[in-house]
Amino acid sequence: MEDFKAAIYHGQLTDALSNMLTKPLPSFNNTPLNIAVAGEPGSGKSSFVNAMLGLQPGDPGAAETGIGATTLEAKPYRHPVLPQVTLWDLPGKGGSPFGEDPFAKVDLNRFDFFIVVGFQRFRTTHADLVHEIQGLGKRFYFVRTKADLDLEASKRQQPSAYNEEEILQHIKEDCDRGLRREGVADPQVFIVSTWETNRFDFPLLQERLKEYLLRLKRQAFISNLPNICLPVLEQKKASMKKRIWAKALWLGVIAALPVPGLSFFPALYLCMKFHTWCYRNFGLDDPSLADLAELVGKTATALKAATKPLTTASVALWRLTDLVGASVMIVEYFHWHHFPIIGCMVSGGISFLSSYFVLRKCTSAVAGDTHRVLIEAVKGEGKKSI
Ligand SMILES: Nc1nc2c(ncn2[C@@H]2O[C@H](COP(=O)(O)OP(=O)(O)OP(=O)(O)O)[C@@H](O)[C@H]2O)c(=O)[nH]1
Ligand SMILES: [Mg+2]
Repeated sequence: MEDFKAAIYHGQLTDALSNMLTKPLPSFNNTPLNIAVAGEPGSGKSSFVNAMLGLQPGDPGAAETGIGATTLEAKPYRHPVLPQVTLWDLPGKGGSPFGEDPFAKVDLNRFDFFIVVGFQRFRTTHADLVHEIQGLGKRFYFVRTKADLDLEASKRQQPSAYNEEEILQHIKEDCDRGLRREGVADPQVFIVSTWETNRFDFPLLQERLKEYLLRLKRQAFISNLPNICLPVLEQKKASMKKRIWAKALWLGVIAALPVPGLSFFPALYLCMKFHTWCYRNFGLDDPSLADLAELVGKTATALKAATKPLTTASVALWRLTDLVGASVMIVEYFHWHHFPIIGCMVSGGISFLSSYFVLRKCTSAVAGDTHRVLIEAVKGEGKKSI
């Protein structure tokens, strides 16, 4: 991790990520994995969490279940067998029609993987949730609960035509179709009944989680890397303070020369040059981005789209404050007919302050861009392997 942070600090994004991406799977064994169980209210999320923990409703440590809205905030449950795995029981998406939606308060970004729980047919609530998860670049399994109820209803309706396999297949196809319609290329659908954990796809789901655990942890680890970079980027920004002071002071001195408006173009030029230097220094120049794009199998254009570079026009707008000092000088020259002492002081002071502000803004913008580029670079990394 120290090597990774050092490489980020020195603007070597490709080296930093390449080290992490080539780590062997077992090295992710101790990575914590937070799995969120989400879905519409009453779909059986808490019952599913209990089933995963091997608990019955009402057992000590079991999630609360019931017909009314029972889960009103995200609650963590440590998996009894899978190491470092926490299941999060979330409130139902859509909430109660009478009050606030407690689901809206949950920060989905803090979870590494999702189990979307749905019952009955595939609906817009499922589609919305899937979009939200995909928008975060995260992966999910779709769990269709209460299969026992579907079978029972079918048996009652048409006992002579009852065919369990056909009904389950029909349910699976409905979920599969719904997910593909929402742009999920390879939907992972599991049909379960939380009351009968040895039937349907429940055992397969547990097996799958166990089998892909390390890959899930690797993906969680990799997608968390941009957040690990945040303090490093802050440190890098802080290390530039001296350079910014020196440049701002230099621009202040130029502005204090008794020629109105002399500093405007040199200042604009130096600010934009500093901006380009920052991009290179943070590892966001074109050749570095091309290398990074190649490493993560994306286009440099896609990575570049995550950046928000400052434009010359916006920097020029900030520099318009320099005109205040120039105006005072002009008044002193042509109205008061003397050497512009006050104008020089005002012009130098304002130029120093505005330069300091613009240069600080440059470093913040480029640090923010680096974070966004890293998020884009690791987005979806490892998707195909889960
Ligand atoms: N028949 C059947 N009933 C289930 C199943 N799973 C859950 N239930 C019932 O469905 C109701 C709601 O279950 P919960 O687990 O509380 O649902 P939830 O999604 O956590 O509900 P909220 O937290 O309120 O959003 C309860 O009465 C459960 O007993 C299942 O697989 N089969
Ligand atoms: Mg619940």
